[in-house]
Amino acid sequence: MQHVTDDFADKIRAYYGDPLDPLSQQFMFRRPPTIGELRRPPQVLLLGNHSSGKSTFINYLLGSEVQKTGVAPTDDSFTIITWGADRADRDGPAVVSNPDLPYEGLRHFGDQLVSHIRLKQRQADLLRTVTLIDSPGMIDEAKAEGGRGYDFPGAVRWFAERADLVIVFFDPDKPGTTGETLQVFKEALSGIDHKLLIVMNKMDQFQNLHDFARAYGALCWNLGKVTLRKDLPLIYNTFVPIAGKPASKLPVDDFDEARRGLVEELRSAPTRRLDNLITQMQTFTERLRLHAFVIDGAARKFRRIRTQWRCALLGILVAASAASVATGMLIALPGVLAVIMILTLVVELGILPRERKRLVARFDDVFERIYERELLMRDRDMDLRALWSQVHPHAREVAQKCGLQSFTRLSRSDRIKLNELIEEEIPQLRSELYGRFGSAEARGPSPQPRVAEVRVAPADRADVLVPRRRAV
Ligand SMILES: Nc1nc2c(ncn2[C@@H]2O[C@H](COP(=O)(O)OP(=O)(O)OP(=O)(O)O)[C@@H](O)[C@H]2O)c(=O)[nH]1
Ligand SMILES: [Mg+2]
Repeated sequence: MQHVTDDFADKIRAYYGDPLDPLSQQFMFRRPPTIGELRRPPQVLLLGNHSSGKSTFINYLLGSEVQKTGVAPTDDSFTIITWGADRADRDGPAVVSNPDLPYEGLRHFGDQLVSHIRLKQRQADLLRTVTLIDSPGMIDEAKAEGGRGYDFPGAVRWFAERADLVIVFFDPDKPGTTGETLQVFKEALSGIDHKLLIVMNKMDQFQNLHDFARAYGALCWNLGKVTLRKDLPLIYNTFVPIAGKPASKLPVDDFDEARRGLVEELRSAPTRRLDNLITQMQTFTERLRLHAFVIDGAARKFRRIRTQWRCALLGILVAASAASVATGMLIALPGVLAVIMILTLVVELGILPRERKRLVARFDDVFERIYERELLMRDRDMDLRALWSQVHPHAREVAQKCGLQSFTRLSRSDRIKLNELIEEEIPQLRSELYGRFGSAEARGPSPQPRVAEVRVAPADRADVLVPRRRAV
């Protein structure tokens, strides 16, 4: 099993090595995942209101008191709990500056976040295959950035994008998605529904069915407002058995079953990880292709315009010189040359920079032109436009800052490589993965939509078309 997993991870790494990383650099797209990120162990992120039972659930999974628990807000840190032969605890600065760990990217969020990161190495068996990340409990009132001192939704998104499973806990006291939870759902969890599990915890606290129905209804109602899905996600109604707590007044068999299902999902994280890595590469490639095609399209147009102007200037120079020689008015030649020099300066310093700016401002037109056929197809046009809306701010920014003339031409073979990767090789890699592990295992056992089927929220709809006609 391990060597198959390594085999897939190697293949994915090889695609980033060539062609994705060089093309990404050529078009200043974005940094591909680092080796550390690609090699990272499967990760599960636990989110939820404060006191919803995240840390208690972690302790239950690991069979020991790794995390502190309590009714008041207990955790204000992201705690990475990972396997280690020796028990060790590390602080944020040591975690984010260790190149062997995949957390260097967190440095961008500033010292305040870094000081709220911990890493705990423990010997629990489950940690051999999965790393758990406990998070600060979310509070009712969304605090502005100054409240926590760092961009909390941004940090959650960072962890969530790299997690293979994100579990969001609610409890009977706070089944609503208000304040910070609402903010996190909107800003940090959109587009990752395929790996999101919702848990209604502490079911043993309900006194009767009526209370349960009210809390469950409130949760569904609130989730409906923040998730962009048409259907409601599956909700795991469960609790963690705690010695000394009063027994549940409701029958617990179903709640126990849901807990087993949840643990099962957690154990499938290693195979999910490969699926997620493939999805991550697919999204990266599709965005890179759109980014590169549009910049290259505009750069080609610019080069054509520049060549036309330069040819025109050369033509004038040749014609004027020939006329001076033919008419014997050689004395006029320096004057002609001076005029052409002025014209050249006007073109190079005035007209061409203006053209460059105009082309960048009209990236939408370039996009429409390149994909004009695909945009006529119903359904597909929405996907393509959604993808473009995510790609174009960065494409425009790099084109403005670097200038269209600075991008080397996208070669025909690179176009073919990108198209083949998206159309053939990535789907092939995914079906190979399902073939090796069995689709049920690779995609997890629950009835929720999975990675391959859903790249859900419009913000992340990446299953895009190929600009076949102009692609090669
Ligand atoms: N009855 C019952 N109590 C629970 C359950 N899970 C957790 N608790 C209790 O709820 C309280 C809060 O649990 P924690 O695990 O600390 O919650 P948390 O989500 O980590 O809270 P923060 O760290 O503040 O975000 C503790 O007193 C736990 O004993 C449960 O399933 N049933
Ligand atoms: Mg906690």
